[in-house]
Amino acid sequence: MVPSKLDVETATHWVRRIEESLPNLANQVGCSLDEYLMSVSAWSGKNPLVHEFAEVLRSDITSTVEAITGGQIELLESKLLMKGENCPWATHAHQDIAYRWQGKRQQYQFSTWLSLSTIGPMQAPLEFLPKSHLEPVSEYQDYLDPEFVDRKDTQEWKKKHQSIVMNPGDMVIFDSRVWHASSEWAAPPRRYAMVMRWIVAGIKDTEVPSPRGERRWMYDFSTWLEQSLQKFTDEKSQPSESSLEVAIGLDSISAELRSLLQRYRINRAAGIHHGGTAQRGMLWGPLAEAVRAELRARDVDAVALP
Ligand SMILES: O=C(O)CCC(=O)C(=O)O
Ligand SMILES: [Fe+2]
Repeated sequence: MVPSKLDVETATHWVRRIEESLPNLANQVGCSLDEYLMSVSAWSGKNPLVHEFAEVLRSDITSTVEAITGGQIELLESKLLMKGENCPWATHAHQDIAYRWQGKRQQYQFSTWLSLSTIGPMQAPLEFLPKSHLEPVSEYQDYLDPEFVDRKDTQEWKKKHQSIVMNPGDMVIFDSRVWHASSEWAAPPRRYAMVMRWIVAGIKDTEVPSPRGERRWMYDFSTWLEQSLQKFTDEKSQPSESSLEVAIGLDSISAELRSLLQRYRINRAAGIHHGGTAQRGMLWGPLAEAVRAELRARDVDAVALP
């Protein structure tokens, strides 16, 4: 933990700028602010404001991060995370490195996670499992897999984890191998954090197990969704229409699924326009569940993925 990496006024000012930009972001994808906040809860460096903050932080913190990691560093990517009344869900326990198996996305060795707001026990503090960076790297934690078991729910986690409460401007730096999670957001203020991924020069890639299951739910989600929706829309759709649009227009799907598909559409548009994305509980989990329920209701076998 590096306290007060940013002064409280600057952190608070950034939160204000983020919140002021939200109506504009909703406008860009053509939905209301409420609809937008039900569909998007994180933004990549493709977002101009996130890019601007990341550049300021890069010059502010590079020397600190180099002193801690003991090497020359390079910024790989940045993301702004929000948890609040529309996205209160906890983050499942995982090691970041596990999502970077050979031939997949580039590995990074450290993350800095800088809080822009006050994070007490009710604002979804980060949780770490001490010494867990010394364990062998696990297969990636696929929270969309119906069989997924969250290590956060184990007795071991409950006994051993450390919760990190933070003031605006405090920064945590953590190894990509350490197991971490966060608890559920339960009360204002909204939680905003800037996370930046750092490559340290001269460190060899870590051996990461390739996924074993036939389905990589998190990675093949949009393909699976598309194939599943085609099952609902088969006879009715014209070849030129996307199955998402057709499915949203169907009377036969549940109101719940329609609303999730509308949120998915907003989320994808936000991704294209300004790097918007969503965290686990907000969209992917409930959408996967609603599609599975619809498939079951129609007595259609779940689609086999390649
Ligand atoms: O903010 C969170 O809840 C989790 C963040 C995280 O997993 C990460 O930054 O690697
Ligand atoms: Fe993580």
